[in-house]
Order: sequence, then structure tokens, then C-alpha cells
Amino acid sequence: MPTDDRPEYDVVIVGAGLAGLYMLHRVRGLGLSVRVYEAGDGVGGTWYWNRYPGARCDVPSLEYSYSFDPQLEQEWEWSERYATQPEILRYIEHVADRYDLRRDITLGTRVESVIRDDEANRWAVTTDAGEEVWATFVITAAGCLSAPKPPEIGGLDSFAGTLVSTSAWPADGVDLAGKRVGVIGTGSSGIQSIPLIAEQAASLTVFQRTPNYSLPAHNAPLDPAVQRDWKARYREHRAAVLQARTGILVERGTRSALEVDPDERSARYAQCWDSGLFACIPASYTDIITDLDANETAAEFVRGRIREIVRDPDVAEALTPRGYPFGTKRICLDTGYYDTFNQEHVTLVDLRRTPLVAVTPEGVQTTEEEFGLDVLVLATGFDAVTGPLLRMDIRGRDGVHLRDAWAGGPHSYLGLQVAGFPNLFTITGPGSPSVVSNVVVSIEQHVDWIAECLRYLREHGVAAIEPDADAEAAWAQHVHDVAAATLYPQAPSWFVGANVPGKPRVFMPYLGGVPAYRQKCAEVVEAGYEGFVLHRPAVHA
Ligand code: N01
Repeated sequence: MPTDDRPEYDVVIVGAGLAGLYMLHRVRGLGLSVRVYEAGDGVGGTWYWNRYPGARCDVPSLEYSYSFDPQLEQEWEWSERYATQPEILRYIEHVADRYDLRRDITLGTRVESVIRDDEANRWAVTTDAGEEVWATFVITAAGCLSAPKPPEIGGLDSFAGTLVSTSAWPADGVDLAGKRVGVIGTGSSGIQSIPLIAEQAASLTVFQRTPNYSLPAHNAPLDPAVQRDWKARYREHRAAVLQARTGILVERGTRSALEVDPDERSARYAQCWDSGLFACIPASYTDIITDLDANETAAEFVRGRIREIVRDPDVAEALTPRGYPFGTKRICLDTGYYDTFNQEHVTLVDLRRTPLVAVTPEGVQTTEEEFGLDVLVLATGFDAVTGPLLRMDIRGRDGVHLRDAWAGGPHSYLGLQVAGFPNLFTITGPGSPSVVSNVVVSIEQHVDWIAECLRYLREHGVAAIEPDADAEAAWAQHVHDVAAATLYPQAPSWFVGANVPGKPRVFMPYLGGVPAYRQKCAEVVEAGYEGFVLHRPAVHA
């Protein structure tokens, strides 16, 4: 525990990505004292770390941006439909400067522990730089996909070449020119980077364990006239986004995929394929994500496109996803991914057929062959949603560890707070739409909700807030029930923690949709923070 002469803040925020920066802005607006700790040496979170070639957002930039300040959205010009990582990082840096946020942010400093002092109703926060501070409120803005998953591959340390990870790509780049490059992992990060790595490398070997469904992004420069028009009606667009189930504007079908003529259905899927919107096919009919037969029509359409693009039938088959429903693992959006495998110097290694044995000093050994490599890229994913929280030592009332509270899987009221952890808020926590929505929309909503909650607590003399355990359990059950009514739990995805050995299988995000979730959060407030316990005047009283 820190000694009492340590600095004391009203609020400590963990992370200075899109969530942490906006939270800081709102907390400042309340006149509270605040400090932000950020592990990176710059702001940006996901967009600071994931600098791999081809990294870009897969939600249109005009929607994947802050809406809280109409002036900001008028000032900023996006150059492409889907902005690249450098452009998004510039945008986030611009926000940090424009609102003078940097003076309250400590960079290059990771929060290691957040331990509750019940007597004093405050949190002791310690960092890897040895800083120790007190905070009345702690708000995690640590991201959902920020804790890289251990790759679970033997021999990595022995590799004599250059080993890099997409999630910690060096800022000054990696020299791939003329090199024999290998990539392990074919999720969004692998699929975005593989075409660009192929452009530079002398040879590229892709080690694939599970094929993913990927759709073409059809990225392009943003037509200035389109951007001007959009900006002229920005409020209208933002309002429409809030009515969209995923927080992404997409046309939503009203019929079952099984009740339409197959030709009509294929034409609709083809339109979606051409639209460059990953949410289009899932939204095209009412039952793509709930009915296996309906889903199979979409899956088969995408498989057909892969067969059309990839010339070698064996390679096409190896790239073809089967065995889990379309859209139940996060759909990828690519630029030239499948076509990359038509290039002479690109090899696909199907690890289901010839499993990976180990990384060796020379390269990658499978059960069949050793592949010599100069550079090995890990695109092996993240310990999603709970990982960023549990890698901190968080201890709530009576010293209970969050990792013990969540030993059977995460439970949280609305993804905002956990019972037994008063005055700890989790932006985009488990049980909220977070990763199954346009995350900027969900971030802004959580930040606004938390800011208004802090205002309420102050104005009503409330010392601490935490969920009622029954309300939390009921919400966790609802999150589960909504997911169980879909095909999502049928896939071994990171949504259910299946990519991390030993992680409890719980569907973590809330699938009820952005509008329903927002309404629930608003109703809770209108009913006087229904489902929360408000401690007056002190939490231990
Ligand atoms: O990670 P992933 P990601 N041996 O978990 C494989 C967001 N995102 O970083 O499926 C061999 O999807 C693993 O194989 P398998 C987006 O939400 C967005 O790519 O476990 N292979 C899989 O192929 C996304 O969903 C964008 O069999 C191993 C891959 O590594 C999320 O982040 C861009 C392995 C991991 O795929 C995560 O994407 C990038 C092993 N031991 C990311 N371990 C945008 O477009 C793992 N794999 C905005």
C-alpha cells in the first residue's frame, strides 16, 4: 500500500487509447483531478501498438471516429474509406493535442496493481515505474484486444532470425525486402498483413491452423465530395449509427435467407461482397447468425468466391473455412488476401494436415518439413476482453482478487462494474457490446455513462457505487441467453476465450445490439441507478 504522502487523485485512468483519452476529457470537464497511465511511449492504444503492414480499421473512418465534438469531426479529413494505422494514430494524437490532454498522461508506464483500501474508500494504484498513488475512482480503458496471447509455440527463443509480432510491430519497421518470411496466424492481423508482406519478401510462407472467412474491403481514397456531404449531415449520420445494431451503418434485411429464391439470395450476397462492409452479409437476412441452414447459404457463397479467386484447387480448399458457422468468428476484411496465394513465392502450410512441431534456429518445423526463414511474424492473437484487466493485480473489497472472482468466467453488470469492486469502472468491459460493435460508438457511450455517474455521485453525496450481486448475475445470465440464441457459441473463437488454453468458455461481449444496450443503460440511470448499490456516506459503513 502507498504511504499517505503519495499523490491522491479523484480518478486514475488506465490506458490512453480512444477510450482513455475521451474519458480524460470528460473527467476534466467535471473538475476532478485525474492521472492517466499508458504503457506505450505514445497515446493511441491499439493504434499505437499494431503497426504491422496493412493495419487499418474495418469500420468506415467516417463512422470509426469520435462524435463528441462536432467541430472535431468537421476539422478532421480522412483520406481513405478505411484509414490506415498511421492515419488513425495521427488522428488520436491530434485529439490529444487539440484538447491539451497530454499533461495528465504518464507514458511508458504500466499499471501493475489496483488494490482497494476499504477503510479509506480508495484504491492504491502502483505502476511498473514504481509510482504509487491513491485514487477514489479507477477507470480501466485498457482495451479489449491489447493483451497478446502467449503464442504456445515451442522453440521461439531459439529462432536465429528476426522474430516480430503484429501486435508490437517496431515503429521503425522491419526490413522484409529479399527475406524469407513466415507468418503464423490467419486472423484479421495475419490476413491484413500477408498481402503487403508478400509484396516485399523474397518468399512468404503462411502457417495456417484455421481458415477464416474474409471479405474484400474495397478500400479506396475518400472522395472529397462524399466527405463534404457526409459532414454536412454528420448529426443525422451519427444518430443513424446509434440505431444500428452493430453501430455500423448497414442495410438490414427483414426476411429469412431460406424464404428467398437462391438466385436472389446470391445476388444479395454478391452486392454485400462488393460493398466492402463486413457487417453486410450477416445483416442481409434475419437468420444468418441464428439458423445453421441460413448461415450455410452465406458460408457457401464465400467459399465459392475463394474457389474463384485461388487458382490452385488444393490451396483454395485449404483456405476454405469449414466446421464453424460464417460470422461466428470475427469476419476479416482484406485487400487482396486470397489472391496473394496465386503468387509463385507464396506458400500456404496447412497446419491441420501437417501440425507445427516447433520453431527452430533456422525456421519452422512441421511434422512434414522444416521451412527456413529469415523473419518470423507472429499474428497469433490476444487474450481478449478479460486479458487486459487480469494482467493487472486488481483486488477489491476484502482483498478479493478479480482473477478469483472471475475464475469461472467474467461477470459484470452491464460491462461497466463488478460487484465487490466499488468505484472501479471498466470501459468496454465483458457483458457490453464492445468488440461486437463499432467500438468507438461503444467507448463513447461508456465514457459518457461513467462521467454522468461520477457527476451524480458527487451531487448526491454518494461515496461509492458497485453493482448489486443479483443484478450482476441476472445481467450475466441475459448476456449468456442472448448469445445462446445465436450460432456464435458454436465457434471456438476468442469471443468465448477458446483461443487461450484454460480460459473459461464464456461468451464475453453482449450481442443484444447497440440500441437495446444503450436503452438499458439509460433506463438504469432513470430508475436511480437500478441494480447498483450506492454507498452513503462511506463504503465500509
Ligand atoms: O488474432 P486472431 P488477430 N499455432 O485470434 C493462430 C481485431 N483486429 O490478431 O484460429 C498456430 O483472430 C490462430 O489459429 P486458430 C479483430 O477483432 C481487427 O488476427 O486458433 N496458429 C489464428 O489464425 C480480430 O478478430 C483488425 O486455429 C496459431 C491466429 O493465430 C482480433 O483483433 C485487424 C497459434 C490468431 O487470430 C484478433 O485478430 C487486426 C499456434 N500456437 C485485428 N496460436 C481490423 O481490421 C494462434 N494461432 C480493424
